[in-house]
Amino acid sequence: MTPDAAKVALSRQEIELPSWAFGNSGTRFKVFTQPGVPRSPEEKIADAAVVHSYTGVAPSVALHIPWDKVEDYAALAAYAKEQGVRLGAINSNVFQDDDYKLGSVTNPDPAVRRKATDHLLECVDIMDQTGSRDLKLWFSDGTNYPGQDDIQDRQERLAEALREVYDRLGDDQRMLLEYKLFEPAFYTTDVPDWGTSYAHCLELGPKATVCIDTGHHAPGTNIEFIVAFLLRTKKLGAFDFNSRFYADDDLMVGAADPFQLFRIMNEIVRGDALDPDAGIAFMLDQCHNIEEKIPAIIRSVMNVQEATAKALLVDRDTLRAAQQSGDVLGANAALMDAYNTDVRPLLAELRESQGLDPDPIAAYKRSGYFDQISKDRADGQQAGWGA
Ligand code: LRH
Ligand code: MN
Ligand code: MN
Repeated sequence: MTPDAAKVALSRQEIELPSWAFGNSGTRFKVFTQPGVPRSPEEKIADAAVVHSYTGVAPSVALHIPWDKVEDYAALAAYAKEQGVRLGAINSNVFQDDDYKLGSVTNPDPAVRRKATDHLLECVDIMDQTGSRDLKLWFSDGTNYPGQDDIQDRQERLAEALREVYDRLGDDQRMLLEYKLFEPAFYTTDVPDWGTSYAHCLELGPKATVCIDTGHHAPGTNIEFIVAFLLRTKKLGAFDFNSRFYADDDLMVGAADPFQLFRIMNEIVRGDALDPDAGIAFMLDQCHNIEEKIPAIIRSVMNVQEATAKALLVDRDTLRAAQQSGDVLGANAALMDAYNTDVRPLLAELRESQGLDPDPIAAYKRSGYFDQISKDRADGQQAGWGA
């Protein structure tokens, strides 16, 4: 694709921000608090709108319930609109209640399963009020010891709960089923991998699709293969982008392995799935424990843009010709030429043509927003992961 055509595609790109990335978060050892952290869902949305105002490609914010619980979700959606963004996916939370010690929707106790499924249904009610399209499900369910519970029964219970929630979805609503290899369960996890998620989604129907969280795999997993497979079967619904050195590190996307991010975006471009009309949600799912949060999120958005720009610049004709003629080195070179292109000038030009500052982080730093929120939010309880 030519640089001009790439700019058109990039100008249509959308990246969704997670409300929880703006709040305090940490490892299980320590949460380091920062000045200026939001005290409410509204303040998280205001910060997300700031990221959008400097990048131009982050027009929606995902909520996590109950972390972002409010009385009036329609009013929250209206507030987001006033700020220049919209509310995106509704993330359910069935992993932080004492009742879920032995699982949520797969718990052996039917009363606990009822409570968990009711929460998922409540999330669909919220979607009706916010106008959100996507319900994102992640289950921490699993077991720690062989024999602890019946693995097959747990799959059955999972399928039953998913069916009930699926049947409650409106015509324009979807379910995104996220998987994760391990943690907090260490022996079995009830949705450990894309195959399990895919199989459940297939059984449910067209409104159920897989969410790939890039930090949720075994080391060395070829994530772009998963992308390619799910694109072919129309079962790729979303990404939770972040990067990892070890496991579910939730570091900034593109920080640990920008080449992997490029390879993922290359499959997206190859599959014509970048445009918002293709229906894939590109979301961040990150925590910023030691770095300043808003610039870290701006950096993450820029990292996704850079990987996307490189993927768009792949000379598809040259690549295909090399592939077809069995030119292994030529095909690899066609891909690497694009990866090794410095796309920062192209993105700076794009931003300027959109009336944005070519350097979003510098512009944010100059804006004085951080000093302002540090003063304005000096009192009150700061929102955090789980707060
Ligand atoms: C689980 C997960 C899931 C949660 C989020 C906070 O590890 O990736 O997406 O909703 O973290
Ligand atoms: Mn996730
Ligand atoms: Mn995770």
